[in-house]
Amino acid sequence: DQLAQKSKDAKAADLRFMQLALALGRRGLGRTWPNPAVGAVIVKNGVIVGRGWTQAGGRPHAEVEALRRAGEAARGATLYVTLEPCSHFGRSPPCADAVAAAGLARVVSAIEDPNPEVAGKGHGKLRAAGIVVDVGLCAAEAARDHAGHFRRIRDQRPHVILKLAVSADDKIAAAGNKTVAITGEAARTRVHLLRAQSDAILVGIGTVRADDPLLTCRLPGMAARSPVRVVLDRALRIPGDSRLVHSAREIPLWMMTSDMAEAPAAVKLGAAGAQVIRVAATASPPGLDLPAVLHALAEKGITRLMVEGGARVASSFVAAGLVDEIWLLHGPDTIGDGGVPALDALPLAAITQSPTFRLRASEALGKDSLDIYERA
Ligand code: AOF
Ligand code: ZN
Repeated sequence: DQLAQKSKDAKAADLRFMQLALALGRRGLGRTWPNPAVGAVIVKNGVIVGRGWTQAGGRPHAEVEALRRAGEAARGATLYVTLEPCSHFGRSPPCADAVAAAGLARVVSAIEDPNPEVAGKGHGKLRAAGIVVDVGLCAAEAARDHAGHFRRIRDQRPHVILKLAVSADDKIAAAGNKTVAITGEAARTRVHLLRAQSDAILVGIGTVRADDPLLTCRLPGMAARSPVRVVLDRALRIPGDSRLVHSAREIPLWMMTSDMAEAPAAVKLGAAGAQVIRVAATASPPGLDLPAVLHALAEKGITRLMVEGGARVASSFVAAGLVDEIWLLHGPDTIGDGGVPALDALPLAAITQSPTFRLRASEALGKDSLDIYERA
């Protein structure tokens, strides 16, 4: 009986420390690309002796940070980590070797790393060093946090999060594509936080011309966490005096375009600090080949992409089956006749009633509400 209670307590402690590791890992979301945002906690005799998370740019890895802080205390301790420790010589030496060298007794790992360079070899190395390895605690949460890394490794594209803000009658703008406030302050803060946790944010040229957006994270103290701004602009019609172009030296601006774009326009944008990336175009409907766009972004290291407008871009991503997660914000007001439907020709039910997506969470944000859908 006492033994059963002891094992119950041990399980509860494992869960608590893994949840802490997950929370630490999430601190890196949006800034560790091309690497996943991993969290690590080192515990000895029930006391936390080291914490770490993947640093900006993807290095140092989480385990190395936690080991550095634990120092000698790591000997005989347990490591909780949200992704299999790496086993390969990449831009840094293998974490599995560092963990073994530090003399840890046990590793609790949330999930295997699908990176073919690792893929079980990290856990194998640890076991070969005589360390007890338990894999799978909080695997679903970890898979969600590492969705960008997993998608990029498995499908050579980023994890795509579509954000839509719709009125009570499912519109995103008034007649004549006129921009109106749909959601309030709490929703805005939530969206800016999502921007900070995304590697890149994508809009169509129509949105740039209509709204002249900046697409940065404007939460207090978080300006440095702005994502790379990506514009789909097959003929390079972006205005030279747009806010995106003006800020291209401070925050990266990647212009996705095709061979249709004329060289002088590309040179001008390059001189303004933007990067011009050419991909295949499609004739009907006229646009850029979305799988090619996503592939190019993944090649450049983007793992988490937020798609933020407008109706045409949103509907083409949905129609192409390239959306992994949807953040659907509902405002309280009605826009009425002539308003722009959220998904162009598609009904919103293409998301909310589709067997492809399931509602994961709902929350109230002031007078607005947020529904988060994920791939079923
Ligand atoms: C870990 N801990 O915190 C992260 C890992 O090029 P490198 O050396 O930085 O290795 C990148 C790969 O390491 C990356 O693709 C992923 O498989 C893994 N990321 N591994 O042990 C970490 N971020
Ligand atoms: Zn590593």
